[in-house]
Amino acid sequence: MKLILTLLSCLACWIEANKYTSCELLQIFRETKLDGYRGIGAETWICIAKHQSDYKTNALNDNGSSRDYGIFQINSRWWCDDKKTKNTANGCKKSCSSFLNDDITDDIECAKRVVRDPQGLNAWIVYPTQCQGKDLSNFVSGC
Ligand SMILES: [Ca+2]
Repeated sequence: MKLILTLLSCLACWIEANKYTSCELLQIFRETKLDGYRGIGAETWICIAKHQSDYKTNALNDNGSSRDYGIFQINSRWWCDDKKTKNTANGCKKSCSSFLNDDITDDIECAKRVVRDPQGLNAWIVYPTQCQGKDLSNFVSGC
């Protein structure tokens, strides 16, 4: 019984640890210089993370032919290798599983690579409808 409780509490802390707050992301985005990268402010990146993954680092969505991984929902067709997607371009030269853990510094480096492509922020399907041209100050107010 004690073992089960220990396992359950560990599972709970693991789930907890895999969800960031917007203020935690703001701090990390500042430290990693994602804030201001190519003129894109932290609130825009936080908006994208909110609508793509609800800030969950372990978010995983299967699209059939490919899968989206982590807080930025990085796609296995173009940016990472999950050994399941045919002909991945693997633009970030990473294993997709590395975009599911709590250390989001590599996710951030890959996001920088994604946004350097001509489509820019439109790589994220939520950007034009949820973030572009919107007042995003709520994402960082009170931090
Ligand atoms: Ca990671």
